[in-house]
Amino acid sequence: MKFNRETGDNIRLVTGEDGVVQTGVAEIDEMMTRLGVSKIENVFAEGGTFRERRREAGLHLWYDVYAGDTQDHAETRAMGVFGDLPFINAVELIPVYRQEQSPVEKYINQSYSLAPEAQETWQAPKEEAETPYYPFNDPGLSLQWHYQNFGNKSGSIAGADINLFPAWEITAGRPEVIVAVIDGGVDYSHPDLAANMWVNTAERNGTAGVDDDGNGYKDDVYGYRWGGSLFPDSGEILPLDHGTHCAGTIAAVNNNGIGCCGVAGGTGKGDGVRIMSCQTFVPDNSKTDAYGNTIATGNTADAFAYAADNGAVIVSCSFSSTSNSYKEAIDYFIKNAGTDKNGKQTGPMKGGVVVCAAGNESSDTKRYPAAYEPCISVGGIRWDYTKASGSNYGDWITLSAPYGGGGTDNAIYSTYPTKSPNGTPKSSGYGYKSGTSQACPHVAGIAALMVSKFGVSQPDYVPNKLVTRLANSTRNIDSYLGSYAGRLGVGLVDAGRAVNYPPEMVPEKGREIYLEAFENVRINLNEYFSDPDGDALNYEVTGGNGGKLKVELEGTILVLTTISAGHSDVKIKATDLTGESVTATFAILAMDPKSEADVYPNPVTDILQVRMGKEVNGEVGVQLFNSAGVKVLDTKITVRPSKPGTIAVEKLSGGIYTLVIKYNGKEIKKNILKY
Ligand SMILES: [Ca+2]
Ligand SMILES: [Ca+2]
Ligand SMILES: [Ca+2]
Ligand SMILES: [Ca+2]
Repeated sequence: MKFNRETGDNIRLVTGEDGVVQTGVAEIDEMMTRLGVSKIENVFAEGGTFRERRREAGLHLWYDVYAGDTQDHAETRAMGVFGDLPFINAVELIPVYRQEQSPVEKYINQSYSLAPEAQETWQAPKEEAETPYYPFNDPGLSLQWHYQNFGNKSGSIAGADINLFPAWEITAGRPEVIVAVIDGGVDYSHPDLAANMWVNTAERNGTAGVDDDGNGYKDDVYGYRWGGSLFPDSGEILPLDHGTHCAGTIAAVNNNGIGCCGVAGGTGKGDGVRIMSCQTFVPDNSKTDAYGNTIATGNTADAFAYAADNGAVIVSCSFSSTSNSYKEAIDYFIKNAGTDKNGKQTGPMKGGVVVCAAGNESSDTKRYPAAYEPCISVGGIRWDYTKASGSNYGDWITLSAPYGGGGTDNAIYSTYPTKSPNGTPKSSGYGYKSGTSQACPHVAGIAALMVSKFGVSQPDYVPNKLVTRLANSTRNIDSYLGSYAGRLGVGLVDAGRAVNYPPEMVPEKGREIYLEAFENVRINLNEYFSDPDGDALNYEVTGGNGGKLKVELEGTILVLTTISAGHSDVKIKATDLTGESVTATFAILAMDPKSEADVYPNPVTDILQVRMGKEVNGEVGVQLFNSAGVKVLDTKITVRPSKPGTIAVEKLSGGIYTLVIKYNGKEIKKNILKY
């Protein structure tokens, strides 16, 4: 619950001789006794150097209160009672998060040798498989269909993926970009993760038990652990499957010849994005949750504040609950990420982006934080574009990403811990999981690629730009979704499009090309089109060949040969390496040098165009006479070498007219047929 400032600023928790913690506010203390409150504690740490910023945001006004009342609806009752107090501004449930690993599509932990799998029962539409190619040398990359799906595995469809390889030609990450994984602990010593871990160097080179960098957390070398009731809060990260798997999807080290790849894992030159492990799930051997996980939750709210204060600009949240709680912690992250304690931008983006798993209940009931408006809510698809059976759906889903499936090779392949939480070595190091938990880090990884490209060294890159572009670059897959069409967000994420600018027209170049008739002109289209990413462009040309003009393409050179004078439209499409394109129509105006004026089209229905020689540039008098010799029009038009003059004739009745063009003391006469 959150106190108002007047009260909250003055609360000092005091533990009495009887072990009871009191606030010093009589009404609260009475109420706590009546409701059997067993514990009250600050939600957020003070935050060391960030203390003032946290107080300004009001984080210090939040307290966790544990009611001893265990009767039905005890929480609702306590929320009502506290919520009615005048000095309480907000009451939220402490959410019980679960990791969004699918209940029905459970993972099998194994290394490269795959056991034969039961075939899928459904029939996927047949599409021709592409020839697989792999840009990096990691042996497991060929198992990661979710990055680039060549449709070469039974039941899969080419393209049902995040279209990652084209993105890697533009960027595979930047070490300035830090992604916080709020989850179980990440195996920071994993050979395929270690090089991409965020490292707090002051703590690594510092003294055990001392907060060497003054951020309010001791010994937080790779992140921090919020241990809940089972473990003390500590800098010691306990490696767990779920967090390690999600971290690998975001930034397993690429092109290092081992294991798998991460979406933003770099090119093998130390250039991957960095993973910060915010451990809020800890081992709990006393119980097993609905999904078979033996985990418990620690203080997730403070993890958001930690991530914001310590350099992360993206948070990946593969967990959910029904409680829309910790909104102010999320707001704090979104506002303050990437800035120092004074609000000055120090990171690659000014502000943060929160990416969340939508959950695996196969329901449209909102799950949080995914459904909290400022967050990106990620639903899940299978390798044939269909909705993953477990994925939640509804109008609160932002977009979707690969979730995995019911077997192993259609699941998501990533890193597993090389040791158990107590340090005992484990053999595998890699394995499969399925769930919106797996879809979420794909999107966090793409967001990290976008910050790598658009944010690093470029001021004014803000979360809104990222989120808008991310949504706009998705592919609409509604035709595959059946009754879920429109209920898995705006589309399937597409990394290639997300980091790629489409080609553009060169603005100062006109779209009209002047030709002397019967000449042969070669035009380099690279002077008319450009690509902001520097991609080589592919051209396609349509139109033109209508008898007046011969159009040929030789690489980037457009070869135009005029056959007769007149106007032809030629449509040119420029496509870059990700398939993004721009199309422009060029007006090719061919002038017969022996004729003083071209008048077309003839016959005409609405607009008559008048072209003259290169030397004519300005106003020209025109008159129209009908077949009876009556003048029906007398006006001036502007004729340019590159642009014909126009005469509106749609109101004239049909018949033969004589057009008289007066220029420079000369009169040119042409007969026109009006339909
Ligand atoms: Ca510290
Ligand atoms: Ca230390
Ligand atoms: Ca690797
Ligand atoms: Ca491009």
